[in-house]
Amino acid sequence: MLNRPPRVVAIHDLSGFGRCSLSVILPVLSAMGVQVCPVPTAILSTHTGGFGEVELRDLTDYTLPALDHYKRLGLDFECVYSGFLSSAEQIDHCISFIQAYPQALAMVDPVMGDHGKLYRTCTADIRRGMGRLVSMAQVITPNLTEAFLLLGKDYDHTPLTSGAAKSMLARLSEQGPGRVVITGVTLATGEYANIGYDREHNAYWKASGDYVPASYPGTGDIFASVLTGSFMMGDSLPMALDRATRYTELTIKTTFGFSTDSREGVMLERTLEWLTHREVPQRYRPL
Ligand code: PXL
Repeated sequence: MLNRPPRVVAIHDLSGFGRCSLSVILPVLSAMGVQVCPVPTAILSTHTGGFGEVELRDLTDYTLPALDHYKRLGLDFECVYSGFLSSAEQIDHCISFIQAYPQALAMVDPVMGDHGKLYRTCTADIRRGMGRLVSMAQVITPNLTEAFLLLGKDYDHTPLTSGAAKSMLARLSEQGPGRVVITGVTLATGEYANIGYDREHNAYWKASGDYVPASYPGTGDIFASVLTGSFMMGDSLPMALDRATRYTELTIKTTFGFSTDSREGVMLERTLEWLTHREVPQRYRPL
């Protein structure tokens, strides 16, 4: 039994404006009672989604020395959680973290793109290397664009039958991770859902939400962070899937009502309190 909060090492970028990556990962996990130790992969003035020329400082030479320091200190982590990477070398650095903490949950958000397009920082080398990182993960959380990239298929956003959705999840799981979650899927039933597969129980799940006609950066980071926090709280995959879906939906809807510039991201300052209530999620369904 731990006599301290669970501890997650979070290997993501720090974007100063626009509410994504570490700017949202830290508050979300803290609100869930989880300690976050950030290892920034890069520092950016804003995210790359629409603010023009971004100031970016790559921190590739920082990751491994930070790991060495943590090893010297004898620090333990219950989870290694990676996301946006600014160089292909950082793939190997994330793998080094995963190998250094074999007892920790290896959670990989394979951040590469969205809406059928690669982020402009995602080089061919990062894209190629992401498969290796995914093969080391226990949990992955691609969006639909990233799921197709990992499967080596062209992006296709036609609604998925339940059979096709299950097959995508199972094929991603064959790449290594025992738990796979794909976000932002339109199902043939008309539902807008996040879907998941738990290989140990051969169980497929969905958590659907209302579609909101706006798109905000950072919502994938918020979703994956709530999922991570839920696993740290001991939730099952469907509970974690539902908790992450509910919180992301609540935050998007809250923001949509303020009609803000979508580039500024979502107003989690208004909703973080919801996470502290630790509601028991119950709106998940079999896929
Ligand atoms: O939320 C994903 C993300 C993370 N980090 C940076 C980004 C984005 C998406 O645009 O630009 C820097």
